[in-house]
Amino acid sequence: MNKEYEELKNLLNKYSYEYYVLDKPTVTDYEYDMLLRKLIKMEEENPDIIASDSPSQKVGGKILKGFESVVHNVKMQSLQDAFGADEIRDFDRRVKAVCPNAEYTVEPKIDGLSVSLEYENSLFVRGSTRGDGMVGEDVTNNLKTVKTIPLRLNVPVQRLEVRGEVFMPKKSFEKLNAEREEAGETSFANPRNAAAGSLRQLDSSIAAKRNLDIFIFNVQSVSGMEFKTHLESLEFLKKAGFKVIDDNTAYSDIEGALERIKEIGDERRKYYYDTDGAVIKVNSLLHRELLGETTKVPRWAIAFKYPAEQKETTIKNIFINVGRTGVLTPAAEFETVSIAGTNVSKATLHNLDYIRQKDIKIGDKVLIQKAGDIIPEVVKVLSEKRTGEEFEFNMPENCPVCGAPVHREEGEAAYRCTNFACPAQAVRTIIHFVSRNAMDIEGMGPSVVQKLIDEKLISNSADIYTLNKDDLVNIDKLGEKSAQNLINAIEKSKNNCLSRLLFGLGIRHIGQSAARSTAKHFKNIDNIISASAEEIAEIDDIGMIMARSLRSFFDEEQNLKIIDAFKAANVNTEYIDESAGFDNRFAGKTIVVTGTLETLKRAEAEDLIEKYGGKAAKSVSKNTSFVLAGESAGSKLEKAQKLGIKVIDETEFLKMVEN
Ligand code: 0OX
Repeated sequence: MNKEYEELKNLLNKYSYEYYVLDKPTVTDYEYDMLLRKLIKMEEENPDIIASDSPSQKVGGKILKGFESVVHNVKMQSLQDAFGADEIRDFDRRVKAVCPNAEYTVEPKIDGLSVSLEYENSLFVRGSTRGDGMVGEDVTNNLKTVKTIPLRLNVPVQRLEVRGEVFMPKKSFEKLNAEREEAGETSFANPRNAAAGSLRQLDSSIAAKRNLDIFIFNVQSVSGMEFKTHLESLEFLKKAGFKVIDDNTAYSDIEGALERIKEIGDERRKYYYDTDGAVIKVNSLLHRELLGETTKVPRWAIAFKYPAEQKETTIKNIFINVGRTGVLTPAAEFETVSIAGTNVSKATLHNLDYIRQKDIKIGDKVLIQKAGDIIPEVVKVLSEKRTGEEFEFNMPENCPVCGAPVHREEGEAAYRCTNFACPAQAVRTIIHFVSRNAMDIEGMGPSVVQKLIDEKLISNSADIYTLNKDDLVNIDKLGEKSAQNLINAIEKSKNNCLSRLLFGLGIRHIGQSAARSTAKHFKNIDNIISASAEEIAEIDDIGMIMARSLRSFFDEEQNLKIIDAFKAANVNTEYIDESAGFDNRFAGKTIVVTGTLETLKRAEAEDLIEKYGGKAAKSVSKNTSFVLAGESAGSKLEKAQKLGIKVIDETEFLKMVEN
């Protein structure tokens, strides 16, 4: 078993290396997935065999409370910047004065975050951020999820510490921001910030989804080996399994290095990662030693910084975009300028905090550039050019799309439209309303919802109950039969329990389990509407953030009108005790569900626990009766194990609830 496991694990690591580092896959994704599945099955059946370099360790899951400090064994120096060819020639003179026959290497400067990776007996044991160069933070769990960081080296080495730059590819950055905007979260200003934000996640499964990448460019220390040159050490790093920038040219004349710098400058916009410069390094490690370092930077390297193309323009206006989740995002509209090959006239200003930090006013002369060569951004205000006619921007009190009041939650940067029937939000809210875990209206998919809105047949969730068959027949080519089925499904949903309706309203912070607890406690919607936030927060598992969110939702006139419309359409607004027919087998038991279960959703399992008279709790304590754990269960499972609390899997749970 162990040998088979070892071989399978090593094979998968080889395939992953070929795919991610060499960019030359030798098997199909399907073959890889099947083998990975086999490996995971082996690990599930025999958890003791899980190796630290198993590909299953790349998905994250550990949740930390904070990051430990790491004192770097070898100082992580920063680089001196140079802003023109002459400053590079000065550098060359200083170098040649000490080492007349020094040679140089040139590499793109990756705009990411410097990290150190430590290996013991060829296994990745620790990774940390640069911090101030002396002390950084232990981000091992997050770094483990980076596909191009080998968990085991391809060469035997007792101790190795390397340095590299973690970055987020430009495409992944754009995709992430689009998703964040969609989810009503603030977007990242550039790929560097996105990479930094990802490495600072306490939950490593988030970092795992961020598609981070890394280039390794330095051996900080190594046992039992010596290199004469930088290029030789890069060759070793490549052989060991790291991703390195493939360029083995050494320049004895600084003019040759300068040509290469220019070449990188011309091509850099086409790279899939952000580069803000080129790093020139002395190739010979002996020369490096002779040159030494200042207190801050090595004397054997320098970073040439490409001037970002910046243009001056005037902000004509600041306007608001309302996203599909109701977030109001301010954007600047300025006199059109051409930067890095395209005309730009707009730049997002993210949120009000950003506008205030940069002190941006309407009428200001500003410098514009493209972050990551893609996204226009305001670099700074040219405040010396102010005339006194500029004026401050304020977030509107009402949503520019629907006129409803705008609300900013404490501790959040985003302002939101409070009207869930706002046309900007309607599509998404309604899709959520009809979804399986909410009102479960079968046959009403996203495209039907979109068409109904486009045809102005509905503009909020309650309008669904005014639809008749004729409205539906021509929508999305539904036809008679499907239209009738849909009408039946709508009719059926009127009998749902209040908890489904409450969840379906899509109130921020109110998930399925909070909706269920609230409905169970207050029994009908009117009791919820008249409850204070404090009263709502008295319910177990409902915190003040959830309570305030419910309260502010029902404080809106528009939302109350929709509730009235539900009532008028005979939609049930009462709690239905669905535990009739369920015995009390979990009476007195407090059960925590964690991780991803195979067949049940977490909320469904919690539902069953409560129907059988138990309490579904969110956190593990000594009072927990047992934990139902699925795949990727993290800190809750760990805590249960630490406290010696019984842990069961879904199969066992299903046996318990079987009649
Ligand atoms: C980069 C980069 C950063 C090694 C010793 C001083 C600086 N961002 O791409 N740093 C270094 O070198 C270190 N090289 C790079 N390519």
